[in-house]
Parts: sequence; C-alpha cells; structure tokens
Amino acid sequence: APDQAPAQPFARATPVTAPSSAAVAELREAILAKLAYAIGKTPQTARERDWFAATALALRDRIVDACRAGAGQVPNKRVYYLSLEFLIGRLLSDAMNNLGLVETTRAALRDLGIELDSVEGAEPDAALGNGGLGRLAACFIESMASLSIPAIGYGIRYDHGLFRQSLEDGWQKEAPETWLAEGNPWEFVRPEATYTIGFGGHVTMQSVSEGVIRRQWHPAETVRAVAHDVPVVGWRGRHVNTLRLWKAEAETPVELARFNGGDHVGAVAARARVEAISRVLYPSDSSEAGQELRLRQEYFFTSASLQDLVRRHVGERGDLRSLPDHAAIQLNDTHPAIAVPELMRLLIDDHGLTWEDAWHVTTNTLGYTNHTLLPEALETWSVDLMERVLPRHMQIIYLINWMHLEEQGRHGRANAAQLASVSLIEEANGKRVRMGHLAFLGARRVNGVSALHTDLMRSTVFKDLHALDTDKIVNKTNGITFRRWLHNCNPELTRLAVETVGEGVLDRPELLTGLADHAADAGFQARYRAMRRARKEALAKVVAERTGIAVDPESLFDVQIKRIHEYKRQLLNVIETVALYQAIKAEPNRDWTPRVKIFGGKAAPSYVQAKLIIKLACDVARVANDDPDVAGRLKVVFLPNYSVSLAEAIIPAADLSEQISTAGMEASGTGNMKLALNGALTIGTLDGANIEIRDHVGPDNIFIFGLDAAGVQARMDEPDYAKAAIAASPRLAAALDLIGSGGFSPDDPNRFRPIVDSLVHEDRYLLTADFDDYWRAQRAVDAAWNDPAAWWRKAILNTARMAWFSSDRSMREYAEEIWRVRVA
Ligand code: HBZ
Repeated sequence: APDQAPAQPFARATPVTAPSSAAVAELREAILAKLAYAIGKTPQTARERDWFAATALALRDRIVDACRAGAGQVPNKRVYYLSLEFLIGRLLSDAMNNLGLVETTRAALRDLGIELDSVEGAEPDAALGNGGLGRLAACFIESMASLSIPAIGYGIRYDHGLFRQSLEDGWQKEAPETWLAEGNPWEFVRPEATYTIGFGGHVTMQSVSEGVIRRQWHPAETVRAVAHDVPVVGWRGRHVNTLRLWKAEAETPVELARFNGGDHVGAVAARARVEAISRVLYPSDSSEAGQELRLRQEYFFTSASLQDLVRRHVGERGDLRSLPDHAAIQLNDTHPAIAVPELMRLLIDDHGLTWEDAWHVTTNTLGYTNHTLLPEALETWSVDLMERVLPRHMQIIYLINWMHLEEQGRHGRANAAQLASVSLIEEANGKRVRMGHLAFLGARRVNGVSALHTDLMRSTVFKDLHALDTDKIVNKTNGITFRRWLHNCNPELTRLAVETVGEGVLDRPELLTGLADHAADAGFQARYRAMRRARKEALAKVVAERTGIAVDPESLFDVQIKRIHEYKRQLLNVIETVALYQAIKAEPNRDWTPRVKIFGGKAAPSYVQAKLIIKLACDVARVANDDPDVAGRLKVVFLPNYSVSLAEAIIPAADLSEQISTAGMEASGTGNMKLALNGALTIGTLDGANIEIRDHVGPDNIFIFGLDAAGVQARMDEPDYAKAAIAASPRLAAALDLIGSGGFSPDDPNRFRPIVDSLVHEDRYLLTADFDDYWRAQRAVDAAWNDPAAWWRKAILNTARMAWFSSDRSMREYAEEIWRVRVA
C-alpha cells in the first residue's frame, strides 16, 4: 500500500517488562503456524502483507482467549451503538498495545528476520467513515471495551470504504478504496446471525379480536444481512466487545427459473441490486441528496441490528417489555433514526405488544446523539420515497406524529406555527420526514457533543421540542481514546510521561497534570522538544516521499487536517498564507518565523467549491515553494489521501493546530483534542469544544480570535458585511486581488474568481469578518515561537491539562446519565 501512512518509526513506550523468551518463542511459533496453515506461505515466500495477516491471526487468538475468560455470564445491561460509520483505521497496533504484547510481537518477528514496523505498514486502513462522526464511534467502542462496558457496535461492512484521494496537478481525483481485496484477518463471519430485511410492498390489516387490528407488512423485495464480527479488545486485555458489521447478500444467488430457462446472466442480475446495499460508503460528510440507496443502507443496518438485539433479549429474558432494563440503544446521528418506527413495528407487529407498551419500551431504550446543526446536513426523507420503500414505517410515523400533535393541543400549544415547528413532517417544499425530530421524540435522552453545541441545540433547531421536555437534551462533550492518540501514535511522549509521573498515567490520564510541575524546567523542555523534533523529522520524510517538497523540521509546523468544508475555513488559512507570502516578499529582510503550512483532508466528490479550495492550496503551494524570495521562511504542503494512519503520523509532529471554523458551526471537533494532547498549541475560534479546551489549558496557552457564535449571528444580519470588511482591510483586499487576478493560476487567470466572488457577494462563513483578527493571532503565534522557553512551557501545559478529553470520560458520562449502566 504505497500511499498508506508509515508505520511507527519508534519503539513503543508502553513499559512492558522485557518480554520473556518463552513468551516470544510461543508467539513466534504461533505466527509461523498461521503463516503456514492459514495463509499457505513459507517465510521465504511470504510478503509483508502475509506476515501482517499471520501476525493479526495469532493476536486474534489471544483476543479470543481474553474473550473466553469472560464468556458465559449474561451482563445485566448492554449498550448497542448504532452507527453508519466506524472510521477505525488500522487495528494491529491497537490490539498489540491493549494486550501488552507490543515488545513480544516485535521480538517474535525479529527472530524471524521481520521488522514489526513494516508489518504494521502492510495493514490497510479500515476507512468505514468520513470524518469526525465515524472516528468518534471508533474511539467510543475502544473506550467501552477498556471500561468493560458490555457493548456491541453495529454498522455496515462496506466493500469499499472512503475513496482514495490523489492530487493531479492539484485537482482532487477519487479512486475506489479496496481494504478487503486480500481479506480481513480480524473478522469472523457469523452466518447463523443472518436476518431478512424487507423493502417496498404493501401492508395488510386483519382483525384478530374485538377492537384489535393486526397490520402486517408484505415486502416486495428482501435481502439478507449477514453478521461479520470484529473483536475489540480493551486496555490491558480485560474485556472484549464486538463490532458487528452487516453485509448484504441476496436471498438466492441465482433466480432458478431464469437459470433453468437458459438465461444464465439474467439469473444473477437481481443479485447485484440488493447486494449494492453494502457495496460502498457514501463519501459526503454533510448532505446526501436523498438517494434511495442511502435510505436502503440506513434501514438495512438498523433493522438487522434491532432484530439481532431483540432476538438476544427474548432468548435471555423472554419478555420484551423489560428491554429498557437490559438494553440501551444509542443512535449516532439520524442515520439510524428509522430505528424509532422499526422498533415499534417489531414490538407490535411481530411480538404482539400494544402501542402503549411498545412506545414505552422504545422511548426508554433509545438515545440520540446530534452532530450538526447546519441546515443542509439535517436529514429529511420525502414522504413519497418513504411510502414506497418503507410503507409500514410511514404509517407508524404518521401515527406517532398524530399523537404527538394531539398532545400539543391538550397542552394549549396548538397555534399553527408551533405545530408546524414540532411536527415530524416538514411541509415547506413537498412533504418530508424530519429524521432529527423523529429521533428526538423516540429517544429518552438527546445529546449534543460540546457545551456550546448543546446550548445551540436548545436555542435553535430543537427549540420548540426542547420546550416540551426540558430534561431531554443533555451535553456529552466528545473525547478521544488516549490509547491510539497518545500511547500508540506518540510513544516518545508516552515514555516521557511515564518516566515523569509514573506508569499509572497509562490507566489514569488525569495523572498527566503532574507534567505541569515540569513545564518550565529546562531539562524537561529539552526532552519534550527532542520528542517533537524526532516526530517532525519523521513527518518531513513522509512529506518528501508523498509530495517531493523538502521541509525543515526547525520550522514551525502549522497543521490543518480535517474534511475540506467551507465552514471549517481552510480558505481562511490559505488566504492568510497568501497575505503572509506577500508580506515576506515586501520585506524579505525582516526576521520572519519560518513556517510550514500543512493541509490534509478530502472533499466530497460532488463538492465543487471544496475541490476548488484544494486546487487553490496546491497552486499557492507551487508558487510559494518555488519563490526564492520566501525560501526558508514559508513552505506550503497539501498531503494527499489524509487518513487515520496519516493522522497518527502528523499529529505528534504538529506545533500549531488550526481550529478556525465559523463560531457556532463546528459541533465539537475531535482533531483539536488529539493535537492539543500531543502538545500542539491551538489557534482557534470560540467554537465547539475549542471553548472547553481553552477552559482546560488556560487562555494563555491557546490563541483565540474572531467572532463568537452570538457575534456571528449579529454580523450576518448586517447588510453587505463582507464588502465592508474587505474595504476596511487592505491586507485582505490585496490577497484577494492576487488570487482573483490569476496570481497563482497564470495558466487560467479566472480559475479562482468563483472563490473571490463568493466572499465578496455572500461570505456565508464570515471569513472576511474574522480575517484581520486571525492575522493578528498568527503574528502572536510567531512572537510566541520566538521565545522557546515560553512556547514549550505552553506546549507541555497543553499535554498536562488535556486529560479530561479522554473518551473514557465521555463514555462514563454516557453510561451514567444516558444508558444507566454501571461502570466498574
Ligand atoms: O462529528 C462531526 C462534526 O462536524 C464534528 O464537529 C464533531 O466533532 C464530530 C463528532 O461529534 N460530524 C461529522 O463528522 N459528520 C459526518 O461525518 C456526516 C456523515 C454523513 C452525513 C452527515 C454527516 O450524512
């Protein structure tokens, strides 16, 4: 996998007592046996990929052993985390680290003449997600395993994860991703856990007794959902959970009648249509434009997951009315919101519960997490499509809505505007089902992902629903798993922490605060800097290999890595880069702080403006990097094919973390947490979790700029705010002129006119309003960098004070307040 990220160039720091030779020999023989009997290779014929598979299989056996140690007991309550995305990345280092087998594996492979790093590098990323939402799900399942919370993650086993991005002359090109091309050694296929999922058809009614009518759905089309289980081992191997991913399979591989009639090709045609459901991940992190296949994906995995957990509950407990006592189902955004009518349907139509009992069970079992308030990202489905694909569900939705609106009437809230705002059906442009409202009504708790975002949920999109039940919306600020985002990706910093505050820090991240005592210590700073220097050298190598650009590890590494989206404002960063370029050229002899601006991220394939922003960043990079006037002071890099494993290489090497979204638009951010934990200073707006990061690291250790969320709202109401801001900022005007007049695109001088025009005429994301303050904050960064003792003190304080952002903390909060499960 040539453009996969490198494996770790350093020995991991997790201090295991040097592995015993017996343990090494045992693992070595296990790997050799897997290589021979499961892979069918000899050490002489094995490729790196074969060694990876053999090693993964040998470790999987250890995970199964850990699993069996806890098998047999039925937990009192399980968490079911339903997510259309799990952005897992590689699993080998996670598994080794959590099993305490990193050094054992390294030694075992070394005995065989193989380097662990290259084996790690041969694992493809499981990129079954787009960005923050999918990565959050992956952090959460790892944390639940580490906290021994009995949980199953449910999702789709996509044949093709997020597309591979290449840059052709600076233009993003997409190619299919093929992580399963050589199989997946981590998974177990479970044909016995197969469910039938229906689509289309009609609903019949039958009177079963006095006043009781049974409705039955007769789907026109069915598909099988087959479980594929990936074991997820928690920290120190104490607990193993399951990630259960569904694959779509046709009920019958061939239509026999047609086959026997001689139409051998036609006989397999229908199969392709149903199996398309788990073929590919939708590559957008905002709107999906309401495609039928997407709705089929959502229903497919939601129904399979609910059927699976209902069957388990009936097997273990018998009566479905006790489901809320033994199951908590979390909906990761609205993608699984069809769970509300689907659970109702299973309980009523298939298991004979009354409507009232079913509604009680549903609304005491489900929880809903919202990840965005951007209007274009709020899911709605047209009633026409729903009636065609899921006719029984549409009936149930109408009935839920009818009862909900009647209730409003009884409480005297029956004016038309109020009813329209809380209705499940939006009537503005053709009838559509509001999935956020549906999830809200069906859930016992609804949560936002940062304090600000939760406040905005209460005051904007869900204002009227919130008024009906003010206890329902709660905040659960996001977190990140420190096993991956500190221990595995930054072994040197981990070693430094362990040596300074003790090994307990691996279990109790709050012990990181002990580093604060050493923040001003010159000797400690030197070690911290050496760590960063090593990671920057490693990243510089990656940059050179991928882009041919040489960067100096002495420079400040300024990093913006995330999906490309207008609200995230990569464009603000690029324009500041242009202004800096112009300033350096105007005064080449000033002592400019040497910077490397590093960008990484994918744009949705249909997002034209985002792709143009990538092209602009690449064009600016080409011009600036070739200009002798700025040499040694400014370099610009766009690293292609950003991924989880590339993030693991970039984050420990970053000095500055760009978190510059328009205030009120980034629900939380989680990259901001990973970077601050690894000691990058944040330059950011008062948006999402940035606010809480500032509260933890302290206002002197972060660079805040720009309008806050209230200021953004107020500014948007001013007429011609963008034109006024540009007129008031000669620096901004000059940068926009250069971009708009082809200064970076002499081959096509009008290429970037649409970008400049969109700023002048609309500027929905208020770049122009925030530009001057952003420039000021960047110059404050320069000044801070030039005082190394003060800079490194700030960096160390960031690491020391980020412990609260562990996803273990997030999961404890969910467990206590939303799921009501006990955590040991
Ligand atoms: O979820 C992100 C938020 O933008 C980010 O602020 C937050 O930290 C993170 C975790 O809570 N949202 C997403 O990543 N959203 C998606 O990826 C997405 C995917 C498919 C969709 C809509 C959104 O249809």
